[in-house]
Amino acid sequence: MKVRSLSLLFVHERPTHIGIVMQSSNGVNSLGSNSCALVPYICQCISCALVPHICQYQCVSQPGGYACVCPDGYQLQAERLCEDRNECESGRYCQADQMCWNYHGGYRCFPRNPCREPYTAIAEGRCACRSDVAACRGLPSSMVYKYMSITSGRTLPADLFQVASTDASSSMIHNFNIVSGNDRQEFYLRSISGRSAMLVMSRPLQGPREAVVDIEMTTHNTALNYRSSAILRLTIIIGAYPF
Ligand SMILES: [Ca+2]
Repeated sequence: MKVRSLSLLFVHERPTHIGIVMQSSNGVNSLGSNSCALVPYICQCISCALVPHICQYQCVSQPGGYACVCPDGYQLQAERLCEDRNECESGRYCQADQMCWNYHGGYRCFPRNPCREPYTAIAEGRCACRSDVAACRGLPSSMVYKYMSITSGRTLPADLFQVASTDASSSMIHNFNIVSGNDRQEFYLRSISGRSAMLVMSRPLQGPREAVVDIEMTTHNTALNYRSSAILRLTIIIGAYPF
């Protein structure tokens, strides 16, 4: 039996309002819960109370105005937006035999070699079971490990991941199925062509959480009359926020 492998293709504001406050007798202007430093004739003061949605995550009132803050794992961008901090860029969080995977709000370290007996590594995140090994009989000939990150609150349905066979031979018939990790019926597969399919998210996934989905590709070689299968194990990390 030949070893077949999966080829994987991985196929994200609010208005600012200005409050105008006139000069007061003590030289400090006030509006709502905030106060403004005096400017010659008028003071422009943006208050959290006046514009509660000015910050993407959270607004904190301060003397003279406000400040936007972001949750752990995010950094402030353009004074009011939050963007994920990519911990993996520094290259100092994971061990040499691990792979760093950045996601919205954090990071993970995954083993570079996730293969378990009787599978052996043939590439990073890709494992094969040899047909001449007795323990491999009845098992998928290959397992591919992939990781992806999404935010909470995505519009549905949402295309997540495309899986395709590298073999375009007309004698090959491919079928794709979700074989585990879909107990809550949150995903389905949409056929794209005879040799590829798209994993689609059909129900909202609220983070922080992790979903591990196994997609099986079975291949029937009609010319040589043999069948094989391969598994894509996709780990989806869902961030806690919609950003
Ligand atoms: Ca991150």
